[in-house]
Amino acid sequence: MGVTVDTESRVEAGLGGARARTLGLLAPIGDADLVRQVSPLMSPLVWDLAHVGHYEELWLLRNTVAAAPTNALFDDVYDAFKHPRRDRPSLPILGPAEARAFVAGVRARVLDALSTLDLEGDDPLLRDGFVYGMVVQHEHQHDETMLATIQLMDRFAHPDADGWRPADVDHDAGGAAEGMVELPGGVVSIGTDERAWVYDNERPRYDVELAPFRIDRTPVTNRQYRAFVEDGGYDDARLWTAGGWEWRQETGAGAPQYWQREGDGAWSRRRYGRREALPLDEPVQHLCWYEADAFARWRGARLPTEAEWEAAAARDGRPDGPQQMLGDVWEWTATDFDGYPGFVSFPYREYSEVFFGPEYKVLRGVSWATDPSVQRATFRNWDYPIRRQIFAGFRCAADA
Ligand code: AVJ
Ligand code: FE
Repeated sequence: MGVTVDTESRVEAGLGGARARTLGLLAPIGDADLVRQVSPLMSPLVWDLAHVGHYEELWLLRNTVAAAPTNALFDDVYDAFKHPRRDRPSLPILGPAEARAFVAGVRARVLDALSTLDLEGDDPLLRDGFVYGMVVQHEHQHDETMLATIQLMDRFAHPDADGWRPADVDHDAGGAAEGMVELPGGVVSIGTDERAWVYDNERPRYDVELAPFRIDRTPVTNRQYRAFVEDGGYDDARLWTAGGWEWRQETGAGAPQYWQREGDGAWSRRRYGRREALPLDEPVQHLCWYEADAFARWRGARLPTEAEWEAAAARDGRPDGPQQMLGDVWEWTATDFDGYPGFVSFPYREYSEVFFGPEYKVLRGVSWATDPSVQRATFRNWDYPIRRQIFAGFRCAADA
């Protein structure tokens, strides 16, 4: 199909890139570590791998060319809704070698089917390669989830982990890196009407009126967060919401996850199985929403709303604008996850819609662990406000 060759090669490159990343991440990990449950918050890595293949078979074979499922039982064991992560090790899941063979077999059939499909017709699932973009991004998001699992492994030092970190805040770029930039507010457009390669929760684009506000020029760094820790921030109940204080009491947390105070009073952190001096200019990560919110109050500030964050991202990198909005750490916002006005679920409710409501907070900005194909200012992530294992930090905002 000559006319679709651009979309087709984009799809092939996307699929190939995601798979190379997945297999590369898992290659150095032994079978025992692939099948064990590192944390009750996470799946065994081998579950993620086969789940990626099952999702691909469902969307790129069963729902496009009406192929039969490889194994009818997989609809149960690899459905993220049927079994919470903590129960997944006891499921009859594929072992590492079987899972690798399964995903490879699915992929071979997907590539065969690809050339028979019309990516420029009226079918909204296929048009411009939408469903392929969805599957590519799904695999990359699971790669990021697997990176969080690997970081939770206390003894395994992944050999490729050197660059697995957000970039240091650049104190030289554009003058004073610290401090806030002021934005004028007014009517701003949020979201997008793009259809291909964008999730339903980013649509439709809508206008919102913002009051003038200020927002941190850079993400909050380890150095800045250390000042909060050393000022007793974790022990000052006035800085925490009721839910946050409950979380603080239950967990006994006194510093960000992976931080440790050494005998000389300096802080270290564990990163991919190695302990290292806390890098002070790096954006802080592995914070839950409550930890971000408490810091903001300690500073006399607040978290930005999701709309403020997106309005600020439009000025990312300008001399007078904020920096490092995309690709360093997920940034917690003050906003609950919900559909935009006029939201229409597509192609299935379980990607976004079932999570709408006050239980989840929105994160923006993607992290160093997010593939560039998922990196865009409209992308929305969400999690419970108690979760710390994802690559989440934040920046503060204030009324102007
Ligand atoms: C967007 C990261 C919250 O991991 O639950 C993976 C992505 N959706 N498989 C998640 C996702 C289905 C999702 N997050
Ligand atoms: Fe998934």
